[in-house]
Amino acid sequence: MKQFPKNFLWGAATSAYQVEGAALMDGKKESMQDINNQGGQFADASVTSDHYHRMKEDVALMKELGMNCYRFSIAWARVLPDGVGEVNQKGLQFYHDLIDELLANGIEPIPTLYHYDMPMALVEKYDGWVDRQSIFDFAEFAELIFKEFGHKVKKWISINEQSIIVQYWTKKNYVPEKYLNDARMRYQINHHMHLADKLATKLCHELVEGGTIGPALGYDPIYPLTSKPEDARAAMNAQDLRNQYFLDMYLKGFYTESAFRYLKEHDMQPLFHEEDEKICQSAMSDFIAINYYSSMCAKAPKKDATRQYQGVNISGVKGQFSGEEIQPDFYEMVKNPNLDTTDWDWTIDPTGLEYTLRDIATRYNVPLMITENGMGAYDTLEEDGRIHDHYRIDYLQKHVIAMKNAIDNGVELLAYCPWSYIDLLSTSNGYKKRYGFVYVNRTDEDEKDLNRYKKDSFYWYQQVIATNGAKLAVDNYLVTEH
Ligand code: BGP
Repeated sequence: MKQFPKNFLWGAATSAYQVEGAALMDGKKESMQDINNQGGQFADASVTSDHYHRMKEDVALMKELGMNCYRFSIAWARVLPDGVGEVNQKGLQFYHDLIDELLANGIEPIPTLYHYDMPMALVEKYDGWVDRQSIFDFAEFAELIFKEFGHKVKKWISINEQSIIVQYWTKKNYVPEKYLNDARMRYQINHHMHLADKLATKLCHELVEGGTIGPALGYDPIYPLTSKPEDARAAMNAQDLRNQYFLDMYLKGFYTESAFRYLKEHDMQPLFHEEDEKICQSAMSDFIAINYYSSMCAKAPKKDATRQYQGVNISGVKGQFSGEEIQPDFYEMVKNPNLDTTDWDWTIDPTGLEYTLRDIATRYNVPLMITENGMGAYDTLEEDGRIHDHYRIDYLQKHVIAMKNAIDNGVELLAYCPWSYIDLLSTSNGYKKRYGFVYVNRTDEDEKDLNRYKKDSFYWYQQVIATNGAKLAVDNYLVTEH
């Protein structure tokens, strides 16, 4: 395999509430995720992987792994505990320390401004993203961050996975009870996030010299289930409402016509304030960051189908899945019968990554980056301190090849940040489902000693980075010597 471009960034990703812990420490107040504990069936966000206290040890391991970039998120409620107003200096200091430590170790920081974690103070004040004021309060937060860190950080991610928030809005967002069955509110919240993204993008361009910014979009490419024309059309409809709708707003400043028309006909379209069109056109993303895990299929829905949103597998037993999205008269999502899945029913489709990158690059001609990609799995810590995660190596290896194919076909790909650098709290599955290159010794029920162990995938990725993607094979020594 030939090498990747010379300046290619090899990294890994995390997010604040999933890895930091210290949820109510040093002035931080609650965020939406601190209270989103899935009814207590998994660990809560109070300790998670204790990165807040082990930051230096974690960065040292990143350096050993060879990472030259790191995607993480800044917790809004750590720096502005009430969402606006008084700044928590200790919170800012934590991110200064982290960024300085990364830079000192030759690792480019790529922070995300928003990863599902709005301060609860704003939920209590005005129901969070439901209210238009959230747009301007987010801009206040973004301005503070750009002024504080803009001289050290040049690549920024604005908002994580708006498309996934629309699908799983009670898991990725705190929804006041009165809106739980309000289908329009999903798209209204998303509209407010788009406006917030626009204001942050503009501020980044104004305040950060040489700064670039883009959103991280949760993205499943959609294939027609069969070659029947009505299934192909359903796949196009799904592509428009689930993917294009977001990309068009980020890169062109308007919503995809077919998707918006569908929402309007079903009384779900976001309502525009008179200044919104202007804000939508006021700034465009410099790149798109893609969070890619799997692909989906769509078919024409039955005539009497009723609306349903995407379900989730909580048990980790294949097949215990609570159903796919249905949009009546538009599409019905289905799993691809040709693909294997993880234990949590996520289809595994490396070719889908090449398809996604080539498709977006051709349509929009912008640089791309991968800010999440990985395999959630049960891992076992052996008595000798080893973790033999060959399934993860296999998954990642195939996705790296897919990226290279996309690059060879003309895609400008800047970075690869698999999910996740270290084991962390999965929003929907706790610590049972692990993604990291680094194992954290804890379970949902027992915090244990939180010690770090390098998995076999750590050594594999180390070799990939050292050879700039030229050596992807799983050498025997990886699973025996270390
Ligand atoms: C993305 C999120 C991440 C992470 C990942 C894995 O949607 O941006 O925060 O959670 O998916 O998902 P899960 O933890 O549900 O397996």
